[in-house]
Amino acid sequence: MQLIGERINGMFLDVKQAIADQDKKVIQDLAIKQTKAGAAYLDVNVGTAAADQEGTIQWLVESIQEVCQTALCLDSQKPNVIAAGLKVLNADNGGMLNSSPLNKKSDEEILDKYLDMAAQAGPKVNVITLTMDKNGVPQDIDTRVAIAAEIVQKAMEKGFDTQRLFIDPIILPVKVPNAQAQPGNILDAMAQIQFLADPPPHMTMGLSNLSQGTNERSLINRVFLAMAISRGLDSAIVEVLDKELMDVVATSEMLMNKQIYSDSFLKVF
Ligand code: THG
Repeated sequence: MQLIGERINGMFLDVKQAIADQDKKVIQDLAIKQTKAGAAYLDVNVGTAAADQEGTIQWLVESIQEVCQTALCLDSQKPNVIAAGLKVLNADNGGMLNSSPLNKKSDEEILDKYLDMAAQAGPKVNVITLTMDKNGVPQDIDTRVAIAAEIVQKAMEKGFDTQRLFIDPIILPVKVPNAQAQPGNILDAMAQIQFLADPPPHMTMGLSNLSQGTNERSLINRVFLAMAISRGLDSAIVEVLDKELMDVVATSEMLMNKQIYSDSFLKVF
């Protein structure tokens, strides 16, 4: 399971404040803590507050790289912000470009841009692609799978290794009215997406979206995480500092025969 630590995101007040104050220490502490907790990647998202998104992502990337060599997951829907982050990213540590839909009304070629930037950055830079297109986020199983198939096909046509693709079926808050069927739909879509390539494409998701606005955030996140791992989820953007959530990852991997059972499997993980 390749975990992406979610905390360096301007959506969190401490990060937003650190960006406003240019206070590196807060960002660097989060980088080190998440790495120690088991993050293979650190998500880097400037949020909406910073006026200069390109300069801010560069400041975040450079601040983090001063204290650790963890791979970074550049998180922006804007190709120019990703490109700015890539300019300062140490791609030898690995990386992820997060994220592009299949296409957009305002930018039909957006996925090509992300795949081209990753290809140019080197073999260790992967891409998260959303099962979303110019019509928005699908609410049914079949459209999600169809978009995922088009994503895989596009990668193959461009000669972009499908093992460098992380397909994200987009989990949204379960609390939103009429959205309660979606977690189940996403599980069913994932069960099919696994068969779009051999070996299967990687799958990831921004797990914490699911529980936004609820009173049982960690519980909702960890139950769904276990379910999703059973359908082939092999990466997730999560709160790696949540110990109970990390125990669910370890236990799910052990039960799926991805980690060997021992009496100390939690400790080993
Ligand atoms: N897919 C991909 N990337 C993503 C997402 C996704 N990146 C961003 C997001 N979704 C994943 N990261 C988060 C980070 C924080 C929260 C949710 C998802 C979150 N934050 C608190 C909140 O809104 O309640 C912030 C408040 C606070 O605690 O300070 O829930 O889906 N590819």
